[in-house]
Amino acid sequence: MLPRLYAIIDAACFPDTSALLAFAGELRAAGVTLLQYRNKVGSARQMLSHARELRRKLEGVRLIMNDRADLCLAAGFDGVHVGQEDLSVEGARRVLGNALWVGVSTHVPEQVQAAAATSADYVAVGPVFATRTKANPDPVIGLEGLRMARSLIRKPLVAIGGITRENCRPVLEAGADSVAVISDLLDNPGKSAEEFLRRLG
Ligand code: 3NM
Repeated sequence: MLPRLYAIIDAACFPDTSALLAFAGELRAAGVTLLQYRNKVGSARQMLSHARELRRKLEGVRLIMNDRADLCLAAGFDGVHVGQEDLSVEGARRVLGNALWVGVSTHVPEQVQAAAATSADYVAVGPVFATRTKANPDPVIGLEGLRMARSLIRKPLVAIGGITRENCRPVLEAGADSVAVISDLLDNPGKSAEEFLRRLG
């Protein structure tokens, strides 16, 4: 159900909208089919504007909105990804209904277990490795933490945090169904995404 590569577009990594859209277009051309839009700094208005442009440009790609169920619906996205301090999974589910995806971030075994009992379509766990992309990341869980999460849950599991083309294969072998990536796609996104897809395939 989940593709092995889950690309994340973090708006803070781009100087302007056209750079963000060009990045997304390259990922799509390389074969990426699941993309999250994340924006921790912009206004709701900017987020919706980016999201609508992404939706227009990326027909056929499953688009997930970070944090905001309202903007997911407004932009015609395919789901929302919530963190531990956003709407709960069931709160987001009430907004989105059953047809759209709800994903949730977890960082410790208790959160993984709690997520198992929700209607989440997938559960993300991390940071697997050290990351410089997220402000105030939770403690690194390592491949051990990922294996632990795998043992606790049957839902599709997304690994996140510091995942690169170099280290992605052991992450799958530790039980992840998919790897979520921000920084290792930024330089030369088309080539990088192709390499991820080849290594994960
Ligand atoms: N969430 P990169 S780690 C957005 O642990 C995010 O939940 C994390 O970026 C978590 O691929 C992270 O550049 C940053 O490390 C992922």
